[in-house]
Amino acid sequence: MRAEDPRPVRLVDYRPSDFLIDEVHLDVKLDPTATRVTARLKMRPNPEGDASAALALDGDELTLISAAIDGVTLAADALDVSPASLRIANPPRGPFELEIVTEIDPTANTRLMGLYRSNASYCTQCEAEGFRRITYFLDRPDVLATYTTRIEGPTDETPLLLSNGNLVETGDAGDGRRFAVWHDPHPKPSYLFALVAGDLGVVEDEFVTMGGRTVALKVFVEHGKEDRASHAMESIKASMRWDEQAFGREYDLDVFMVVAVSHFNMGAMENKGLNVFNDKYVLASPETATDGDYANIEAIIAHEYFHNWTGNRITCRDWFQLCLKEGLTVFRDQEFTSDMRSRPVKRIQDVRNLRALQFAEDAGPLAHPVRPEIYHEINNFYTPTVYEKGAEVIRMLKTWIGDAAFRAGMDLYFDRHDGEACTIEQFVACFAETSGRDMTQWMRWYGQAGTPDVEVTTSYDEAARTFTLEARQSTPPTPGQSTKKPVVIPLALGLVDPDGRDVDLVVDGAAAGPVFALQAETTRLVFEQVARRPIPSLFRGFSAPVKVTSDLTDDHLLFLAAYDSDPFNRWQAGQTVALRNLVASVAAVREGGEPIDEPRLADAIGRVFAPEETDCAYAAQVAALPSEGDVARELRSDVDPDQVHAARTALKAALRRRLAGPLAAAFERLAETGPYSPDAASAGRRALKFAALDFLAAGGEPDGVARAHALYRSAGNMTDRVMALQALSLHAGPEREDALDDFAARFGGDPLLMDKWFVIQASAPLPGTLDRVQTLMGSPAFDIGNPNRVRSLIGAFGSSNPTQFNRPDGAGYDFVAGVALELNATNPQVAARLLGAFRTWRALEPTRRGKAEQALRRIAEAPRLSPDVADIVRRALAA
Ligand code: B3K
Ligand code: ZN
Repeated sequence: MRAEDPRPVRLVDYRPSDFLIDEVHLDVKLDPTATRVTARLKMRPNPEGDASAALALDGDELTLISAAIDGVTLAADALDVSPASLRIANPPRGPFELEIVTEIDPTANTRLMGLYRSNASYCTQCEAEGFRRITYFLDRPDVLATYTTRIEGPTDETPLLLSNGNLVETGDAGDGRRFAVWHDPHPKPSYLFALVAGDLGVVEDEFVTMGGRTVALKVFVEHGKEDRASHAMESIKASMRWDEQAFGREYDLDVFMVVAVSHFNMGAMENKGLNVFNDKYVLASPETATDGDYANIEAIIAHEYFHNWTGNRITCRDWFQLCLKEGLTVFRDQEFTSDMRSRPVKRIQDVRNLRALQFAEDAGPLAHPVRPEIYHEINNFYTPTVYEKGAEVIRMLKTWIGDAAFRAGMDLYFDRHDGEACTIEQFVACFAETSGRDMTQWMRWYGQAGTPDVEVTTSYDEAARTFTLEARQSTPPTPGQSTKKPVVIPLALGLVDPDGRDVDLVVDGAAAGPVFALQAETTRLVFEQVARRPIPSLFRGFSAPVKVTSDLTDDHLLFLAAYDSDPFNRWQAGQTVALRNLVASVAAVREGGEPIDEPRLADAIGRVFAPEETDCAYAAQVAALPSEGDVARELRSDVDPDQVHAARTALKAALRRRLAGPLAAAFERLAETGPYSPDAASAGRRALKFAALDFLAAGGEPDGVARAHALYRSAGNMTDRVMALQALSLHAGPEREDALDDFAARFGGDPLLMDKWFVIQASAPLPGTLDRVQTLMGSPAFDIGNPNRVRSLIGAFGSSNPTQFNRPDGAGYDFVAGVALELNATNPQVAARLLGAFRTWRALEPTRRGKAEQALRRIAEAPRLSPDVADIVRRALAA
């Protein structure tokens, strides 16, 4: 009998498990198509569960060979078994040992969940529900056990046998096979289990913890790629040191391992002591990786490492609490990067990313709270809302209660809950205690979806020398939540006087701020002793994930762009002026007119290309105009991506005309001189050089295109090469094709580098792009079984090419829908991810909206939809 479909799952239905597993003893005999897994589970009834309950274990596409309790094989009639579950009606009511033998086929596992093969290696991915594809289990995060894992495989194919914890024993198993036994003393949920076996190269180092323990560090990569692993290794050491210094957290095993694999559904996975990584986020050398790759590797290594405390030592009670580990760990990796590189630049990048992905999600049909209350497929909730908005909520908490109470709250959380599976309530309670604040209203950040709008109006009373600021908050309806309540919004505020200096903030006769909590629908703040009308600098450092509208004029904003002491808001002020201009231009283009000129923007942007500018990374952020997606979101509805593209292209061309001299000078001044170094300052210079090049080549200007082509031809590192190629790729012509051919000829043998080539072509806003993408799917470098290839070609087309994905004839939608349907059968998680391209379809103008809906309906009506794909299309189409 098949188990009843467990979906949907609701937070309110949470019940503790009826049984607990204290120890797991796994014995895995590797075979390409018939791997034998014997699991001996030391179990007992949970005192908090139902004492008369049956034992119901989860499975997924499993074949049972045998089951025994306390050494006695269970007869067929004592079991109710299917590939998806194993039920024992009358298990012992005291401690017992359950032994289960299953057989699995790693080679046939194209879903890349559970045990699968990547090239010649074996590896696992168990989060969220992959362990049940290895053996029948209580596959839920609140069942914590210690694991002892014996792995056996052919010595020639799998000389390397890895699992979680510390290595206990290795030896010859006879018959040309060897074995290894690993023991992980830290109780953990099944989703953190990992096994890797194969023939890999290794780079080794060590780290001495603050407590004086020496930890062996190992990074495993394909043979021949060891020279590309040193940046990952340095990043591990930096992460370990930082977590000790910033949070007092020490590593807790004898060894920490990272393995790079080619086939991976996401970025990386924090399995205890054995992080498995997408090779894209491990391998780097100046010739093969861009500055962006170096930064991503550092950040993702850090993120997975930080999970050792926030996720592994303290895990989630159930999957609704996912942000407990993900939002918090993103916050921690953001802080790490801020300390390693530039804090303002990191903040700007994170906010750009938040707006592009999370604000877009929040404004569309897939909007959901940071802690969802219902899911049909948990893998679809590893979202920008859970991760990035989840991190913003932590950041706001710190801003609101202050650094000291925040740090004390973190310490309390680690002390109190180490070794437990927790809820958001337990986490927040720690901060209520250390800050003395009532957290009732705060909890709305976790339960209420949607991006709050904050409308600010100001007035100045010259006679009374008071400045009044009124803020109104409202959150728009989202699916399933028609009305919203006010949330606690920390407003970090500055009042800038006409000389560009911050005014002292005085409220009710006393020094106040700079953070004010907006808790009611309308908050009025009256500042006293203000001698001259100031310009308010609102939400400094982006102190809350909200959309702000204010009565600030463009003149006020341009003043802030030049003088605000807060670097984030200097950047933001310029962006707001540019965004207003772009929105006005779209309206003009729509009426058949010309884009609106804004000469003052050229002054603001021109400043950052001047020779005096020393913070190039920051300058590059100032120079980068709001994206087409930013403009589309600002329009909110009836979006025509061609008009948006036209407006933005026109603004770029206008800036080039005004700034041609300074741009060319900056481009030349920033040319690479010494050997490549990936450090933040050098990367910043390259970013600014690229910003100059992007303007110089705007509109296909021959001089700019020639410069890009020359840079491509002379590039001495991958960053210059990719930047030049990207600038060329926007403009049809012989230079573009020459560079693309050259890139393929040079790097055709390296799949990760061909991914860059795919992304660049798939993102080009040119009419032939869809044909090109379809042709490239047939090229030898493409492989639909590898998620990196799919994301680089089809994913980039769907999510980074507004004009071509949204072709008015609907061909872009049909194409992405078709690929998603193809992948639905083989890798549902990747298929569902691709459909993220449709997250804003309702905001389109009617013709495109109609075509997008048709494509979604075609998927919805297709037979045999996976839960992953069915869930996304159902929510995307729900009215
Ligand atoms: N925890 C993993 C993500 C697992 C995704 C499962 N669909 C990586 C991370 O967030 O660190
Ligand atoms: Zn994570």
